[in-house]
Amino acid sequence: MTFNRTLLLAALLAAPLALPVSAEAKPKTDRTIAAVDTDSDGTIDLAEVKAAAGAVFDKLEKDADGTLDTKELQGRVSRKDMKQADPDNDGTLDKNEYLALVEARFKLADPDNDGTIDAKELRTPAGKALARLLK
Ligand SMILES: [Ca+2]
Ligand SMILES: [Ca+2]
Ligand SMILES: [Ca+2]
Repeated sequence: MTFNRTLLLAALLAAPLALPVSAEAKPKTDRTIAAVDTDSDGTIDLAEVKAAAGAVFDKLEKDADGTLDTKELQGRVSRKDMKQADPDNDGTLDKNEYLALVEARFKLADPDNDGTIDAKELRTPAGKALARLLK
């Protein structure tokens, strides 16, 4: 599933490059920013990211037990990342653990450390890993 998702992402990201430049063609990352960028300054900051991630957590948390298991996470967090993201080691992420993971990925996706993630930063592997937690 992760593999297919990666292929799909790669195809979606590569597609606009093959097309003539058009003001209408918005890369996927720009749409992610538009969805998360509540103050419309063109970049996403940690508060915006956490608000979006909190909404995603609530949406994914279908059995209302307050945690997300790997099934509910639907490939957003790999087994390896799960170990780091789950310090109490109960095999699920509660909202605090999910938001802590989001914050960790945000920092990795912001190499210039200006506290915001722009479209270019969101297109990096670290940016894409963050974006996976926001939708
Ligand atoms: Ca913003
Ligand atoms: Ca946990
Ligand atoms: Ca930045």
